[in-house]
Amino acid sequence: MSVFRSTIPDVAAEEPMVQLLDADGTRTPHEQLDAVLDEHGLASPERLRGYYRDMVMIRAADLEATSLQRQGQLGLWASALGQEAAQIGAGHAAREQDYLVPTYREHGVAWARGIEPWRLLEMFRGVSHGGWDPNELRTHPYMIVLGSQAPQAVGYAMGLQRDGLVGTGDLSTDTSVLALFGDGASSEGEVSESLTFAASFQAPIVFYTQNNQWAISVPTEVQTRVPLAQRSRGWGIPSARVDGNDVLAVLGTVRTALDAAREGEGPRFVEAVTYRMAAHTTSDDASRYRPKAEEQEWAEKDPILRLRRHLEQLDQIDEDFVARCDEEAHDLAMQLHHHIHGMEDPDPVHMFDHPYAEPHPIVAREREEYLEYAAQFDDDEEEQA
Ligand SMILES: Cc1ncc(C[n+]2csc(CCOP(=O)(O)OP(=O)(O)O)c2C)c(N)n1
Ligand SMILES: [Mg+2]
Repeated sequence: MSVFRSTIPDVAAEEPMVQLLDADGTRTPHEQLDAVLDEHGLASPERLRGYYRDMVMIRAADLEATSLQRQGQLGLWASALGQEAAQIGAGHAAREQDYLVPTYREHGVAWARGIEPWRLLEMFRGVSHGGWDPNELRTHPYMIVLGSQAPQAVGYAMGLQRDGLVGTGDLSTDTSVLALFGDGASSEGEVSESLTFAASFQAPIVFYTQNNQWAISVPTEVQTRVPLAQRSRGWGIPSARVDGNDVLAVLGTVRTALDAAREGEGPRFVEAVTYRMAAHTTSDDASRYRPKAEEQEWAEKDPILRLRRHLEQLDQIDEDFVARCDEEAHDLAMQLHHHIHGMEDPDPVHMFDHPYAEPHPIVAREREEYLEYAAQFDDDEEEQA
């Protein structure tokens, strides 16, 4: 026998995937997660209809944002089409006091946290530096530098420990952090460093990676030889792999992970297996590298359709409700369309306002230089007039 041993099964593909709703929308019983979902009525018919509406609304906002980019109203748009269950499930899994640290395409998570979609658009239009107050809705601004949110999230979680907000036994105040990132970002050194710190300090954090199978044109199998969920186990961080197109499985798994973390059991890692139906961003052409057959295969696993089938099986959805959701979604898209034309361009000098909380001599000097530079154009305008 070889002296080398693997901490994981030899056949990596054997990693099980948590699923509560199969492709037809049939619910599979699951002792642990059913108890979690039932405890707070998270899978009641009313809640299920709510998740359905959430997903329909955010998809409409997403499609409208793509159109607005094509019309020149946004610099860029990163679509989350197809990832609605992975995001709505994770967003609702968090408790109000939890702190979420997202990547740049968590539109469903933002929606679940109460962030209006036009605020996301402000950022992609370049008229806002962040879009919302992170403290107000306990959701950090979008992070575009891959993996950079992970150390910040762990630092925040370690701060919670020091503030005595972990493991007191009160689930309504004990707090966890949810760090979100993509499969590609999980290869960044910062994520590995974050796993080290989180494990060493048993920080109250859940690492949540949406594995959409691609990091732009690089497929997941090139980035990892084992299912992503198995990576964190080398750090001693328990992990699960979940069907990311199954809103209930995501909700139950992420809620369980966050609650374990808030109870002082240390970090957790969740891999949600999903697929983004759209290209990486509006600057990308996925047809250059993604097989059509693969896109077709995932289109059939549409998360919205799956929840609708489940609701139909329960006889808890009717045509009226579906039509009302579609109407509301259409209204939301129209609101975004009108809203964007009303967005004012900010004075560029504001970019110097917030790099530091307190005045900084280098920033002050750069601000003066910028004002001098910009003043030249005022003269030009006067001359032309
Ligand atoms: C540090 C860093 N390197 C490179 C990029 C450029 N970049 C933006 S998104 C992306 C791929 C990310 O893939 P993944 O983490 O799987 O997320 P997805 O976009 O698929 O949701 C890359 C390479 C970046 N933003 N930050
Ligand atoms: Mg990816």
